[in-house]
Amino acid sequence: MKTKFTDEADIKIISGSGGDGCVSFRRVRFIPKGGPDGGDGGNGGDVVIFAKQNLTSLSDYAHRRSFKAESGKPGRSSRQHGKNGSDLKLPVPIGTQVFDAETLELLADLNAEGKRVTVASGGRGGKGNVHYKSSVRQAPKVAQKGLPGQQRGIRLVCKLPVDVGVVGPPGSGKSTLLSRVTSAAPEIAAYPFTTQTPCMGVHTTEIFTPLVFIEIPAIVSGSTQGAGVGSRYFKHLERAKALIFVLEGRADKTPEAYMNDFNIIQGELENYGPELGGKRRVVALNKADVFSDGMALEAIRAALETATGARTFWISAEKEMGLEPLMKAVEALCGADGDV
Ligand SMILES: Nc1nc2c(ncn2[C@@H]2O[C@H](COP(=O)(O)OP(=O)(O)OP(=O)(O)O)[C@@H](O)[C@H]2O)c(=O)[nH]1
Ligand SMILES: [Mg+2]
Repeated sequence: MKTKFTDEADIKIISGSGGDGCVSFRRVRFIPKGGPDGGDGGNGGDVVIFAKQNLTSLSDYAHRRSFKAESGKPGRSSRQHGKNGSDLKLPVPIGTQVFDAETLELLADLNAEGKRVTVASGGRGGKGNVHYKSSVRQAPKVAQKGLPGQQRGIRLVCKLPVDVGVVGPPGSGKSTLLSRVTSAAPEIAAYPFTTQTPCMGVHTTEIFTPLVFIEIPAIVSGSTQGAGVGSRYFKHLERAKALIFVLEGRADKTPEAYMNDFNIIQGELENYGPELGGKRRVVALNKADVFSDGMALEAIRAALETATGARTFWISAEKEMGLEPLMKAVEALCGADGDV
């Protein structure tokens, strides 16, 4: 079964309680008043959240919402220390931000493999009565209680560490492109909003380290106001080095109509924030295979490139035409210098 894509989760976490200290007295034959020998309780386990490679979703936290670390065991006679509770270690995808659910304070940005944050410390174990002996109190009947664990609401927000965002209006061929240039096998269909949640794939090249692509659901006018699927997945573009605007080619479309498509996408990204509005991008005019007139194609491409300032390519994702120059431009945008 396909697990649901989850990029935000509110969970409750509870660290382990400390074990109680023990009240006990040495019982040895012929020594009637053996002193106190109650051991300390073990410490409760911490709750730790850590970034783990190869996780791409917070789906582990979509259904189960409460997570508790182990409590410390009580101390025992003969000064035996109770066992410490184990820490609870919760794995999340690299790129997950950890917030206090109430104050929304950012507790940690787990943006690299192995980064971790302790979100609740375990309660300390109580001291056994062996610690309470004094000159005036030879037989203390008291021991310390273990401290309770901390309970806390945590909000996890995962911004996937992607390299390339694939954006565009409904049905322009984003999923088809993804299926041809990456390992992804997204659903492809002729109806709008086929892609309802982000879809990721890895593009491998000979010279570059692999690039992670993400297709987010189609952008329409008003996405940032909730139209279509809305803009809740735009955050995954924040870490992208480059965007591909995929626009649909149609024989009856004027250059202005392509520009209009471009402006809608650009406007929504800008509404979301300047960071997305200013991302490096290339434009892929898709479905070149439906045209018979090569001259018209070049005129449209040149007009778009001049108007947008972004390198523009005709491709046919379906027929796998023109993908190489497009990918070369994308790879270059993802390179260190960004020159194309
Ligand atoms: N002729 C032609 N059709 C294409 C091409 N690329 C995609 N299509 C068709 O266009 C339709 C939409 O393709 P998708 O890849 O699902 O488009 P999308 O942009 O991911 O769509 P949403 O996820 O709904 O926004 C499908 O019927 C595809 O077969 C192409 O290069 N040429
Ligand atoms: Mg799609």
